[in-house]
Amino acid sequence: MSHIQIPPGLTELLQGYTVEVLRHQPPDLVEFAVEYFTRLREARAEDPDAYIAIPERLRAHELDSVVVEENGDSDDAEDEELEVPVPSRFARRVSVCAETYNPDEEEEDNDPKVVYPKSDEQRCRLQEACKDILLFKNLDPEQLSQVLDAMFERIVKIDEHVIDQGDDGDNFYVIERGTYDILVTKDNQTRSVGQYDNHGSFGELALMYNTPRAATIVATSEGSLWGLDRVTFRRIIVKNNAKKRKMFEAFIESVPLLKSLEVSERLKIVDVIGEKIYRDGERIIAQGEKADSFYIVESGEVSILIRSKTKTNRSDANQEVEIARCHKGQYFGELALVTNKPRAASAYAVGDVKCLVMDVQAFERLLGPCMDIMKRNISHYEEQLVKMFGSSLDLIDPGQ
Ligand code: 1OR
Ligand code: 1OR
Repeated sequence: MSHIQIPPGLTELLQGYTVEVLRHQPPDLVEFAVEYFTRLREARAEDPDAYIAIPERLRAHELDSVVVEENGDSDDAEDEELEVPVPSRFARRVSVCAETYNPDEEEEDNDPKVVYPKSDEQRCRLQEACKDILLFKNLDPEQLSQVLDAMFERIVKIDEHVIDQGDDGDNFYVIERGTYDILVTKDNQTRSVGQYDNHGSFGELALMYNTPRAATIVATSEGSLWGLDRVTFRRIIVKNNAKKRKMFEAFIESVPLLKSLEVSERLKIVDVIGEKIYRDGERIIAQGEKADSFYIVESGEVSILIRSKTKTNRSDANQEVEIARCHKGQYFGELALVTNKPRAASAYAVGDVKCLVMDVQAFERLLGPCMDIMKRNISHYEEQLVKMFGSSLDLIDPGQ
């Protein structure tokens, strides 16, 4: 009996298509196939390896959800009738939480790179969405390019749960647009603990620490996200965090504000901060703007200027007056985050400046123990303000 040869690549090709069908549940499979394979052909014209690369990236982070559905977690009976060829090395992963991070082991990881071919227009939007992502700040150009290659677009509908608290972590997400609620359930009570408004990122914690998802993220508008699969996240971002620890640990230890934290709490700060560099005269914060970051001066000097609108200073209404300078180890940008108000002053780089930057969610999650010190200092601003302008701008509510 003659053997029928399965052409190399056929299985991967059909697997890729099948997974996309399961994800999108298209009404017309033939139409969807035409679209899918046309896209694949276009991608291959740009990158001859795309033919292999697409199924690789699908395997890396999307077959997991197929495995879960096959195990009966899906309430759609039709799903169970579909036979999905799942490579056995992925079928074994039921819970990612059982794994621990072992950098040495992952060093040896020779898994193929995940690549999502993108049009020029997609690439532009992706770069724009990622330009302020703190976790990407310390990557070298090669690492960043691998991360961007591996990212895939996900459109979300209003009320869609992007992440559910308690689940295993699959992807990290960068927001391109849309608003999202952060919900935390504790003692059977769910409350909203924050929002994302058209920028930022989420979903890093479960991937970094191999813990269940710490919060639920729900879209409160239609939106668009860029996802990064867990394998690539760990291979590049988590590995890079070891380098960040070496670079910033000693400095973070020396920051007076953070002295009251436990060592492990300070290390968590290092994991999520990003370093930003500003040139002489560059504006770091603009008075009146909405706030989403907190800053610690790593090197150089930062000048804080205020435009006063108080009656005593009416003639100078549009002039900025320097009210403070921040030096190495000092922080700024906390006031708007604590008071939930617009920025009270502007901040400019004096000479070249390096700052460590933390987003508001990390600030709230990690700096709770330092809140008393910050509030005490804020009350000093008020005293200073009264001295300088003869009136209070009501920086902080007494009850806060
Ligand atoms: P994850 O992988 O655990 C949920 O999945 C994500 O929500 C989480 O990563 C963070 O990226 C994001 N506590 C925990 N996770 C948060 C929080 C948060 N905010 C955003 N995420 N807190 C809210 C701080 C404003 C503390 C709540 C007690
Ligand atoms: P932010 O988030 O409002 C501007 O952004 C930052 O400037 C602010 O947080 C503080 O971190 C920082 N009054 C208000 N903001 C100040 C002041 C200040 N000094 C530093 N910042 N005063 C100076 C007190 C020496 C009182 C003003 C007259």
